[in-house]
Amino acid sequence: MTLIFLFITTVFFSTVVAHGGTSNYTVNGVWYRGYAPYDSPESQDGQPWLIQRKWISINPIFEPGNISIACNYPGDPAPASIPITAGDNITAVYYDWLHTVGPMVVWMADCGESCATFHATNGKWFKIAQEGLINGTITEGIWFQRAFQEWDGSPSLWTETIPASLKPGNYLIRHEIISLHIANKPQWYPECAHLTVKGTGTKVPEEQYYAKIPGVWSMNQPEINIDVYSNQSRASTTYNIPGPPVWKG
Ligand SMILES: *[C@@H]1O[C@H](CO)[C@@H](O)[C@H](O)[C@H]1NC(C)=O
Ligand SMILES: *[C@@H]1O[C@H](CO)[C@@H](O)[C@H](O)[C@H]1NC(C)=O
Ligand SMILES: *[C@@H]1O[C@H](CO)[C@@H](O)[C@H](O)[C@H]1NC(C)=O
Ligand SMILES: *[C@@H]1O[C@H](CO)[C@@H](O)[C@H](O)[C@H]1NC(C)=O
Ligand SMILES: CC(=O)N[C@H]1CO[C@H](CO)[C@@H](O)[C@@H]1O
Ligand SMILES: [Cu+2]
Repeated sequence: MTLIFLFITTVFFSTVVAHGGTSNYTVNGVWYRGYAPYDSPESQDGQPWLIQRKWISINPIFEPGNISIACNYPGDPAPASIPITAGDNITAVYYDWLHTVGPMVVWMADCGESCATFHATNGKWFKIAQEGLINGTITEGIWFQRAFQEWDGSPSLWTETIPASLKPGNYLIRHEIISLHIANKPQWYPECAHLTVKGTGTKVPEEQYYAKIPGVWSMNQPEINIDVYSNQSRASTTYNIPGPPVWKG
């Protein structure tokens, strides 16, 4: 039964789907299992190991003002959290990521008392990393979204660093891929996990680093509502990612 199920799942994913998201995380070689959108809810909801907010579809979100853009849909909080020391790396693991064009941003938000009761749309979100166009033109150049992929079927790994000076506490971490391969129809792929940050840091970002989600992205932004095949895109070798600057601590 298991083999047949795996076979069907594999065929489904390889023929129908060019979407995705991050489903696991690693910190210092330790794996943390996230929510698997197509596994049974009973095997995951409320489980003591679950560190990622619930998402039930690998399809993108199309509306920058959709409240589900914060932590995907339905975005239910997780019971557990990933322990990490400020200054350490966290790697988001993507299976079968295929899109190649558009920015990628890692955000954090302080949950206060507990991420298990925190509403993501109340978050004061700050960027800890962003990745965009590495070289070449918007149309034909290499984006990080393409460069980070493994084309041999092994998972694609996206590693970034928690700022070393960050004050310890409970945080959401939000990995976001924005795919721009369809002209003027951006796609959002966000997932959130819960972190327990330890360390000796004392800093939090100043006000200019914060954004609301939804709120930070809009179809009025030319970098978001973009035709990456236009003559202007063909001629441009720079792409500025909208929103606040990255906070490095
Ligand atoms: C928001 O996104 C979710 C998930 O894709 C979708 O089910 C829902 O219809 C969207 N809501 C609006 C108002 O567009
Ligand atoms: C562009 O960046 C990619 C990924 O880092 C690299 O493999 C490639 O050699 C670069 N191309 C040029 C022309 O610099
Ligand atoms: C942490 O991640 C950064 C960015 O990817 C990388 O340059 C660095 O080598 C990593 N450090 C460790 C200890 O893995
Ligand atoms: C784009 O550039 C091509 C080649 O120079 C030109 O023929 C075409 O008219 C341009 N399109 C627009 C919309 O400007
Ligand atoms: C090692 C590990 O935790 N792997 C998990 C990665 O994510 C998939 C899909 O969510 C799980 O099925 C794996 O168990
Ligand atoms: Cu897709």
